[in-house]
Amino acid sequence: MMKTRTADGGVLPSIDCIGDIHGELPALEATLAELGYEKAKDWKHPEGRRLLFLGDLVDRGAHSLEVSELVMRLTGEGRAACIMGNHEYNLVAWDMRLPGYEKPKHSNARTVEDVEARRGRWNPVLGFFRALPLSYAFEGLRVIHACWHRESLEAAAALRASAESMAHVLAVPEWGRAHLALTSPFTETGLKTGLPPKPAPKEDAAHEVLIKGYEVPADRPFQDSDGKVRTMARATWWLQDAARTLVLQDDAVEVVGHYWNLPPVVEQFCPPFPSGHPDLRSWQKRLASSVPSRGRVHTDAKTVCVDYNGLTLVSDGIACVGAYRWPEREVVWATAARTRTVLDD
Ligand SMILES: [Mn+2]
Repeated sequence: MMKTRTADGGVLPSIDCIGDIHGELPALEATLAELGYEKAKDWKHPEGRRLLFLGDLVDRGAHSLEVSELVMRLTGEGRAACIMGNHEYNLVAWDMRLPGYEKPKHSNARTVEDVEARRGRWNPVLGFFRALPLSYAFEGLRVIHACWHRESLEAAAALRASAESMAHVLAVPEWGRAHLALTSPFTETGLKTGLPPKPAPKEDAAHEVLIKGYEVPADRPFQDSDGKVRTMARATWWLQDAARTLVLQDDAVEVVGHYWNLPPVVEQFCPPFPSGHPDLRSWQKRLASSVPSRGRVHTDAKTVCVDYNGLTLVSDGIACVGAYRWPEREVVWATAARTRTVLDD
């Protein structure tokens, strides 16, 4: 097995990148078990593998707090790392009452209720979320919640942390060797001042684009999941002209979440439509029944989306969590009973 070198010449540990969990603890546990982590041994892996969570731990499922506490604890123990998803971002922004985020969103209203009911347990979690970095880039492997958008990365370039500050962020010697990290928007002055000044800003701040994706004019006006007519759609950046919008100067594998993908069917490792696109739901429904309840598939794909909420959203009572194994270049997924019967998009 080829080993990956780190910035200082060390060897990157084997990593399992975990896609969007959205409060579905049983599906997360099923996937961890499928990856060889042992619940009876407090989720240790016999080969000492590390977990890298891609964000969106919270909202929708019934166990946002429990999932977050597990990830926070494993991260604190040096067995995992985590980057920020847009759902963590929204929750922290609401908790800080930042302009435009004073009220809960449709997507996090139930989580906000839970925060208010269980403040004592949520406060450390919110502190953990607030410090989450936006991305990590190792030799040959890069992770971010949504996309490496060229203009947004350039706008945030001043905030790129050095390998030294990575070591500080992760506080674990063998992990502290990434080439690059974008640090938390809530702890970096430059990004904080870039936060949108008004509700529903037309132009998102750079760091929001990196964790939410960017939008392009839609083929035709469409109704989103709230019934609102939209003329802009999230871009399927992995299908489009990379030179125009993306930073793809090397051959690193890019692993993302966020895009409501399905586990690989017909060798497809990113969805053909962006989340919010009117044809995405019918694509998910058409193929969901052909997805095995668990599986593993090798891929040499350069961009891999392991957000398998596309299956969760359309299947009857099933939740799915996906993973990308490095350096094996394998996607792995497992399913479990969904913890809520009614789902909000
Ligand atoms: Mn997301």
